[in-house]
This record gives sequence, structure tokens and C-alpha cells, in this order.
Amino acid sequence: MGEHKSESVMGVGIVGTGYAAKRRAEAIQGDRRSHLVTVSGYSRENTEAFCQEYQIQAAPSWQALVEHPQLDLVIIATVNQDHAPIAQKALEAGKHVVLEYPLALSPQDGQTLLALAEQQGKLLHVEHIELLGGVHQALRQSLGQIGEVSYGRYITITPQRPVSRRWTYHKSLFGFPFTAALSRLHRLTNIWGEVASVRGTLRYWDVPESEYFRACLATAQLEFRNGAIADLVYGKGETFWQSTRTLELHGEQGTLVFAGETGKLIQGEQETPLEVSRRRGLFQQDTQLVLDYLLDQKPLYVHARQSYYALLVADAIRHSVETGEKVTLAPC
Ligand code: NAP
Ligand code: BLA
Repeated sequence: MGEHKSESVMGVGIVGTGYAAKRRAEAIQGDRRSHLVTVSGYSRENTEAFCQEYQIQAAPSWQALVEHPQLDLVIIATVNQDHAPIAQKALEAGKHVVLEYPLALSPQDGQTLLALAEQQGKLLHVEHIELLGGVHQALRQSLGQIGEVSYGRYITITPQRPVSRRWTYHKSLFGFPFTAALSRLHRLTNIWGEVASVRGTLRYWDVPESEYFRACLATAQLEFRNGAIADLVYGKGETFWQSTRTLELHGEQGTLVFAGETGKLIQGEQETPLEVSRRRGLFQQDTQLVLDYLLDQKPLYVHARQSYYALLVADAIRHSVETGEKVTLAPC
């Protein structure tokens, strides 16, 4: 940060008061290039606690926040259903926008936002902290050693109980599971590029007479244009008992296996442990990279177009679930 050339300080507002919003507030306050001006929340109680903790005043609503004259940048860290409408109003008000993924719940809304940001000449950045994490860094570094990849498998299962009406267990606040948990797909499109076709299944364990669910299980099979096949599994909730996070990539010259934060490269009889850095502060890194981009013109690690592409794949899986058919994607 010592090499910072510009003297200007970015005025920042955050929509949301949860985990992501707190990590953002700390990152903004910890960087002299940015100033946290205001926040808008949902429940009064949590909004007040947030304002107390970071010593700021709340805006009366997100609609008021995005119009705040002191803001250059709006960070959207609230429920998925509200991402697109808030981002749209913020861009229209001439603010730069940072979104916690997903960009939107539908590709149509995502495309509208990309076009609007371009038209306004403002940054539209979608955080993809999974790319900054140690597993993905180790994976990218070792990918060259396994040759042409034929098959990938990525399973994340998260038992949770009780789930008791959290927004992440609500069908429309959270959205289609592979859209909401877009990082699962994005890790693969980041390394393998375009997808040719998908198939998917989805099961919810419903809470009667509500949009809430107790658990969900989403699966997908993807065929990439490079020939690789991938199986994805995303499950969470009260019907699961064993937490699982495994990523396997099988190549002609070897296999990469990650279980949680531990990785290894397998070639013939040889197993080589992989160094997975345990760098913390992924939201802080993302925030710093955004400030580097806005104030010092440094390139960002991901473009909203790439997030949009993952959203297209997620939506194709949703379509496959609805129709029971394989869905093909047009080349981009
Ligand atoms: P969180 O801790 O549960 O916070 C959710 C925020 O949304 C809180 O301010 C909450 O307010 C508010 N909220 C809850 N229900 C609402 C409703 N019905 N209408 C409007 N607001 C509501 O969630 P989070 O993990 O920070 O996630 C925020 C966003 O970041 C999500 O889009 C998520 O996908 C994304 N993200 C999170 C992570 C992560 O590591 N946590 C990583 C990547 C992306 P109350 O507390 O007052 O209810
Ligand atoms: C991703 N974590 C997410 C997402 C949500 C949460 C909603 C985006 C959707 C998804 O990809 O599944 C929410 N994560 C939680 C909650 C807990 C949690 C409520 O671990 C409760 C403990 N995020 C956190 C916390 C950590 C965290 C406490 O809220 C770690 C200490 C990390 N969450 C984290 C990371 C991702 C993520 C690294 C990116 C997903 C990825 O790596 O693919």
C-alpha cells in the first residue's frame, strides 16, 4: 500500500450486516484508501449492533444508501434475491459496485447489469474468494503435472441442524443451489473453460407450507468443450451427517485429490503432498484488490463476465432439472 499513487479516498457503503459484511467493514476500515460511510441492514437489532461495532450511522434503507452522495462504491452483501435490484439502482446512481456472489439469480438480470456497468463506466465486480483460496492456488499450480484431464469430481456436503428458517434454506431468497453456491461451478469453468452440455437433479426436503427447506441435494454432470467430464454434488442441511469437501481431477499423467484443505498429487506409485496455503482474510484480499483496481489501475483477478458465464451454466442445470433432459449450451 506504500506505493499508492492517488490521494483520493473511496467512500464506501455496505448493504448487509452478516458475516461477509463484517469482513468487508474491517477491510474497508483497515485501508487508508477507503472510508466506511454507512450501512443498511434488515433486522433492527443486527443493524444496530453492526453500527455500534464499526461506529457508523445506518442508512434508512438500501434504496437510500445507493443514493448517498458521499459514496463512490457500494458493496452488496445481503440475500441473493436482492443482489440484482440493488446493483441496478447503485449503478444507475453512478456508484461502483462490488457483489458477493452470485451476480444475480438469473442470467438475464446478470446480462442487464453487465451492460449497465459498461454504459455507466463503473466497476461491477463479483467476488470469487474461492479463486483466492489456498486449494485453488495449489490446484492451478499442479494442473500442468497431470496432463490432459478426463474426469473431475467435486463434492461438498454440509450437515447442519437445526436449520431453523435461515435465508440460506429459503428457495427464493437463496435461489437455485448451483446459482447460489456458484463457486462450485466457477472453480471448474475457471480451469477448463466452456461447457458443452449439462444434466442435473435436485431434491429439497421441504418445511411444510413454506418456502423453507430442511435440506437440499443438487447434482450435476457437465461435459466441457475440452472433452472433460465433471460430476458435482452440493448437499446441505438436516438430512446429512458427514461433512465432505473433496475435489478430484483425473488426468492422463496423474491425479489431484483435495480433501478439505489437504491436497496430494498421485503419479504411478508416487504420492506427493501439496502445499495448500492457509492464508486467511479472503474478503480482505478481495477488497484490497478492488481498491488497487479503482485507485491504482491494477488488473483484477476476475471479471464479472466470467461470473456471468458460470451463472449461465448454473441456469442450464436448473433448466435440465425442470425438463429432465440434457441441456446444451451455445458456444460463446
Ligand atoms: P449472513 O451472515 O446470513 O447475512 C445475511 C444478511 O442479510 C444479514 O444482514 C441479514 O440481516 C440479511 N437478511 C436476512 N434475511 C433477509 C431478508 N429476508 N431480506 C433482506 N435481508 C435479509 O450471510 P452472508 O454469509 O454474509 O452472505 C451474504 C452474501 O454473501 C450472500 O449473497 C452470500 O452468497 C455471499 N457470500 C458469502 C460468503 C461467506 O463466506 N459467508 C462467501 C461468498 C459469498 P439480519 O441478520 O438482520 O437477519
Ligand atoms: C461461501 N459461505 C459461503 C456462502 C455462504 C456461506 C452463504 C456462499 C454460498 C456457497 O458457496 O455455499 C455461509 N459459511 C457460511 C456460514 C458459515 C460458513 C453461515 O462457514 C457458518 C460457519 N464463510 C463463513 C465462515 C467461513 C466462511 C464463518 O461465513 C470460514 C471461517 C468461508 N464461505 C467461506 C468460503 C466460501 C464461503 C471460503 C467460498 C466457497 C468456496 O470456497 O467454494
